[in-house]
Amino acid sequence: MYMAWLEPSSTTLGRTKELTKHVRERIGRTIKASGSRLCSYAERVAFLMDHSRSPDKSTQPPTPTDNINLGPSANPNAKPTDFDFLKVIGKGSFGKVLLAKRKCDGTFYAVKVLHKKTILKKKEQTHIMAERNVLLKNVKHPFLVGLHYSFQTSEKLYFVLDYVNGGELFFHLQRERCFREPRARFYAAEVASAIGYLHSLNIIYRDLKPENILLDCQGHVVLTDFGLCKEGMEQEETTSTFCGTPEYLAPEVLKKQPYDRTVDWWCLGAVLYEMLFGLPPFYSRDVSQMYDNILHKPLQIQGSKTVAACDILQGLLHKDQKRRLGAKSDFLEIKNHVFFSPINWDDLYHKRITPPFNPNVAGPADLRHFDPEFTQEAISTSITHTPDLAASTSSASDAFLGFSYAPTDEGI
Ligand code: ISQ
Repeated sequence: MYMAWLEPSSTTLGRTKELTKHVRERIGRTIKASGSRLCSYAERVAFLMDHSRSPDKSTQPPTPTDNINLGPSANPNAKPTDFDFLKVIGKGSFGKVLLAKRKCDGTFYAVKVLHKKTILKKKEQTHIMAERNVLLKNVKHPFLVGLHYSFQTSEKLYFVLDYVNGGELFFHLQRERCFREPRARFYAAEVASAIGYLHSLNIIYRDLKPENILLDCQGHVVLTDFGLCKEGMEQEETTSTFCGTPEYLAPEVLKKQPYDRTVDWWCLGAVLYEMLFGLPPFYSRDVSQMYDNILHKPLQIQGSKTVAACDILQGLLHKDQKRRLGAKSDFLEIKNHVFFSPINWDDLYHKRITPPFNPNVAGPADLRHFDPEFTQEAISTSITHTPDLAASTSSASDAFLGFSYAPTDEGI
C-alpha cells in the first residue's frame, strides 16, 4: 500500500508514534477497504444477476455465465480487446481496477473488472441490496467518478470509469498529517455536495472514508464508489445491514441497529475530524476500546480549532442519529452550517473554486500518486489472457434494458 511518511512537525513524539501506528493499521485495512469498493459493484451486480433473470430460471441458482443487466451504461459493442491494460491501480476480493488505454483514441480509463464467479460466491452478501439498482439510475455529479459505459463477457464484468490520478485524499493526508481548516472545509464541502446529491436519489453512500475519496488532476474531490449504498430508501426508512471500516462506523451501525441517511453525515464528520486532527474520532489502537469509545465516549476536541469547526464536528458526530446534524433536513442543514459559510455552494458545484492543493500530475498517464504495490503488479493473466468463453446460450434476460454481452472474448 501507499508508503507515506509522517513528518514530526509539532506533534509530540507519543502522538507521532500513535499516528504512525494508526497509519500502519490503516494500510492493512485499506487492502480490505479496496475490496469493499469493488464489492460495491459486485453486490449491485450480484443483485442484478438474480433479478434480471428470466422467470423460468428464477428458482435456479445463477451461474457465472449468466447475463447481467448493466443498465443504461451497457455498451453492447464494447469488448476487452478495445483496451490495452497497463497497470493495476486498485484491487479487492472481487477483481481489480486497471489503468487502461482505449486503442481507438488513446484515452485513459480506470476499468473495474469483476469476476462473475467471485460475485456469485459472495452471493450471501447481496441481502444488503435494495430493490432497485444504482446502475440503473443515471448517477452523475461533478464529485462522483463517472461511469462511461460497461460491458461483459461470459465470465467478467467491465466498468469503464474516469481515470482519476490526483491520488487518494488519504495518501495526501498521511503525508501532511493533517490539513488546515480551509483545506479540510473545501474537501468536506465537495464530499457533502456529492452525498447530498446521492441522498436526493435515495442512495446512501454508507462507506465514506478517505481511501474512497480521490483527487482529480486539478485537486477536486472524486468519490470513487458510491456503491456500497443502500438505495431505494425513503426519508423515514431504515435498514439494519452492516458495512464499513471500523473507525468510521456510526454507533447505530456498530450496534446493528437500523440506520438511515444520517449515517453518511456521521462519516462526513469522521472524515472531517481526521482531516483536522490526523486521527479518526474515538480512535484507539485497541479496536474493542475504539468501539466502546464510539458508543460511549463523548467527542473530545483538542487544540486550536474554530468554534464553527468544533460545532459542526459535534453535530455530525452526534451519537444519537435523530439529533445528528442532517437528521431534519439532510444536506440543507450541512450546507447552512456556519463552518461552511465561506463556501459558495453554486461555485463549488461548478468547480469555480480553485482547489487548495494541486496534485501536480504531468498528464493522464502520470501514476505518481498511486500505490507502487498496485502499479508495479503485473496485470494477472486471469484478467488479461484467459479466453473468456461465450455464454453457452443467450437467455431471456438478454432482452432486459441496457444489456450488453460480448459473445467472443479472446485475449482478455
Ligand atoms: C479511477 N481512477 C483511479 C482509481 C480508481 C479506483 C477505483 C475506481 C475508480 C478509479
